[in-house]
Amino acid sequence: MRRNLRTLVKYVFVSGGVLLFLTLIIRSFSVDSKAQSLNGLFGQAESLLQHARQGSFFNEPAKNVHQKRIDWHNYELIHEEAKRVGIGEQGKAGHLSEKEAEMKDKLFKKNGFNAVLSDLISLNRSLPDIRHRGCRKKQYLSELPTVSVVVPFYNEHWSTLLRTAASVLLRSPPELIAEVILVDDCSTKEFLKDQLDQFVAENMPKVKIVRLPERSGLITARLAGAKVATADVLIFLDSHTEANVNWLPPLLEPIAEDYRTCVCPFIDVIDWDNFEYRAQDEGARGAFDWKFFYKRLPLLPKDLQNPTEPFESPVMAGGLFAISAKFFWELGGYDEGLDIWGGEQYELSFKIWQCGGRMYDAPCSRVGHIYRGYAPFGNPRKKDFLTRNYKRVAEVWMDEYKEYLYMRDPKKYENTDVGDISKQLAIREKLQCKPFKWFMTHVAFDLVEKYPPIEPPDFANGAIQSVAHPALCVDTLNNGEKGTIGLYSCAEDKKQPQSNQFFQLSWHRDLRIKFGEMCWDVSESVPNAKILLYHCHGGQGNQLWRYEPDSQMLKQGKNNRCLDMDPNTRAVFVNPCDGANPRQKWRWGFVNTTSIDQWDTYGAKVIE
Ligand SMILES: *[C@@H]1O[C@H](CO)[C@@H](O)[C@H](O)[C@H]1NC(C)=O
Ligand SMILES: CC(=O)N[C@H]1CO[C@H](CO)[C@@H](O)[C@@H]1O
Ligand SMILES: [Mn+2]
Repeated sequence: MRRNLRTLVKYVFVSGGVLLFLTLIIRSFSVDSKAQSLNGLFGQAESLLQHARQGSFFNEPAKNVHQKRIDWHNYELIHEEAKRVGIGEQGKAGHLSEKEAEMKDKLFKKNGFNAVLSDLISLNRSLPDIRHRGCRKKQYLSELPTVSVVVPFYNEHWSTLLRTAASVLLRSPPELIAEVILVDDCSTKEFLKDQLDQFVAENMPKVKIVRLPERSGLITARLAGAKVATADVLIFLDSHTEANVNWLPPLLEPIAEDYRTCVCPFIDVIDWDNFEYRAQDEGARGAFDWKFFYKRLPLLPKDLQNPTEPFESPVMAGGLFAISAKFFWELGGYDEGLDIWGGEQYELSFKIWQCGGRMYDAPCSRVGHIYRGYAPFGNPRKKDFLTRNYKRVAEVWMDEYKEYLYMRDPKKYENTDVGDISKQLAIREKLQCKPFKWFMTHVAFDLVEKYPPIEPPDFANGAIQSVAHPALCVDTLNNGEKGTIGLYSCAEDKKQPQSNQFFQLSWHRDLRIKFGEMCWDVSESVPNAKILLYHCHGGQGNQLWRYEPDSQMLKQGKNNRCLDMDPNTRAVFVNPCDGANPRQKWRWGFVNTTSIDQWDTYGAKVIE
């Protein structure tokens, strides 16, 4: 008890210190009139708002008639940033001292990232310029539309939320930023109320806060922000992001050229544990599979030849994008019937493309995002809102292709009531939007090859029952990614067991959770090698499995290793195959002997 109190006092002291420190920095900003480049961060709202043309960019007179392009980089800021040293500066990994580490776990559980470390890193920390080299020389149209940045948040941590706003204000040309709108989805953390209001009022005049009266979810919160936004372009960001150097002009130029455009930045990774800022990859086109998991398709040859040019992407990842307010509202915004989160990225992407718009990823615009190491917020609804969202999107936009989605889980979709979708159908009718088939053949033309709408039948599926101990079946034990699998009392119906025990030896030659997206993955070759759940990569290797009906053995990889078990610990693992060991024998709920007999020719190509 005393110990806890002491840690708490220490924590309050540390965070109070950080706050005081920041306040001082902020003070010193506003008095330094020479620091032009820094004025954007906490500058006077009024004078800057005069620059904001209040959403008039797409009206007459026509802009950019001479197609004049300028260098939008803020070299003064770049120069200042290069000199910065300290924890987390230059996007480097930070580390906690032993004392600070004491607080770490508690805040980790609340946030899913290292919030203690975040508090020690400056709100205006410097980031590495990891753009393609060609981006440094790129010029953009001299007349660009103004921006309202909308940041929904629910119980976000203090410093990650404020760093999101600070990075936007610091690294954007001030005349382009009309406002940053933080939308509070009815958070319960005390510091997100008065303390936040006060901090923002005193230090960030361009930041506005909108409060939702009840927890409504990400989609409603984004809509609420968009409704009060005043600028030409809406940019949506997650509440734990950091905008990088010259991020704004590449997002805005394609929109300036045609308002029916949506542009996504490249999303970089901010490490949830040490806050290191690094690239995710050098781009891919957004897509989905038929369980509506977000997937990616390779860049096209013409995209690879122009690594600094925006390229067409079939669907957005979801959280980070720019779109003209005019187009967003012509499309009816998001479907208001979508609840909490999920499916909205598909809804918006489909309607952008099908209703005459276009969507790009801009390689020269980069924004870092903290991918949480752990999901701290539970389901705010008692019902399955995700399936309902998916079904709404499918019913309105996907025409005959919706059946491919439903086919993946027929009972669930059948029992889901979509509610009233007449408003969405009316928008589709009014805008004369194209059929989904057009989207699939012109925009996502290479999707079906990688993610076939009709999956070739499984080699085997259902429960996997131990022959030596028939009461026991393999079970996910409700574990998620990176969790282990184990054994549990078998379901009654081995052909249609509950989802925990429903596996498939798929045509990809991997072992999947039937209604999930996780695969059995073995990365070690020691005795009793662990089997962990990982996202299915479809590339065989450590996810390659094969069943032999005659020996009843489940073989992993190519080195004659087999699924094995221990009835006492109810563990499963992989050991060298031993045909005389009954613990290595398994029975499936269903085995397709025809396809197993054609192992070499049926299903995904065997990777050598
Ligand atoms: C078994 O696999 C074959 C392909 O080898 C397929 O034609 C057949 O439909 C499958 N049977 C079942 C019941 O899935
Ligand atoms: C642009 C910039 O780097 N401004 C300030 C950010 O905050 C640090 C302290 O954390 C100041 O030293 C910088 O001048
Ligand atoms: Mn996020």
